[in-house]
Amino acid sequence: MPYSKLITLEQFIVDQQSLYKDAQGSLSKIFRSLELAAKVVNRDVRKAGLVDILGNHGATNVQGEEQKKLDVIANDVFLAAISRSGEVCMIISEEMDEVYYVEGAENEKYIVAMDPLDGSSNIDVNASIGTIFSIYRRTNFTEKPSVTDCLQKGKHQVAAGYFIYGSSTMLVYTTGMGVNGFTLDDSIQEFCLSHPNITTPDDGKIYSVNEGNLNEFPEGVQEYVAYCKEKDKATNRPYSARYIGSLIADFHRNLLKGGIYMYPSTEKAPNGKLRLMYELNPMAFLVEQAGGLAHTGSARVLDVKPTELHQRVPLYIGSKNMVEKVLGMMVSEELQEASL
Ligand code: P6P
Repeated sequence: MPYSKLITLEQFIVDQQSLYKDAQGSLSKIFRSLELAAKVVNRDVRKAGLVDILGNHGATNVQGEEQKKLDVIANDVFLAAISRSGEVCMIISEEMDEVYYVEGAENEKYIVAMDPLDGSSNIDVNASIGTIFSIYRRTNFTEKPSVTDCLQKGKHQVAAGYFIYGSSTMLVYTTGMGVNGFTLDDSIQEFCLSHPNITTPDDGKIYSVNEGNLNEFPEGVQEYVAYCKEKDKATNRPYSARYIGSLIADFHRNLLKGGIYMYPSTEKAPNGKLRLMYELNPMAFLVEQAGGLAHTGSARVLDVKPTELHQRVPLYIGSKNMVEKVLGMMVSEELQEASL
């Protein structure tokens, strides 16, 4: 594409801002800070094998997971950049037990929740990883910023997205007016519009789940996985199993091609493994804006009222008809059990 045709992220944000009559540019400043941080993390991810930032940082995060050095670096980089935007009063992160109150920003009106480096177990083996972010507007200005103001339902997000550090580095985000994808052109260090108006197919032929846990899944989910494997030409089955072990990578592929990602409850993870505030909610906002569905098995993800910062919730997300199919099997299973 000739450079004269390129639309940079900066230009796109300016154009989008002009669509909001009362926009003062606050959200744009937050996006610029996220973009800068992602370029720094991208640089570190690309050279991770060459400098001493691989391996375990030694600390463990609130999930009890070993923090890889790159996890900690990514958290610090995004924390500093978002704080410097001057628009954010609180930051939630998978890597921090408590809310981070931005110094001197008590009166600012935005809150950011993030997973600074999701899929970090893949860092050492060079599989795609990424940063997930979710932005809320503060609702209570009569009191000082507090955790309570962070625990908003996902349907109140003003923006959400992810940076994926894969074979190319991309940003995919929404502000509630559709989903757009930008690819980083390394030669000019600009994110350029490459995937305008992303929509996800209603049907797909890919299912993503850790089948190692199959016997622990709810009956209806086990039935759905068996359905995915059945031979039926008319419905393009058997589907293909694709599971990278990195939510962003599996979600991104399924978003573009069609498919379903599932992280059901298991015996060792009765509420699933993924976190509501900075994994489910941003991905659910994106997928619904692209025409897909995101469900916990008992509720629409975006309707769940958070009760704690690092709350885990089961997830079924992706192509509309595929999510509805597994939910239907889960409901009929529950009805059968109830009738016994
Ligand atoms: P499991 C990475 O740790 C992550 O949070 C997601 O990115 C990924 O999809 C999932 O966990 C993998 O979990 O239990 O299948 O290894």
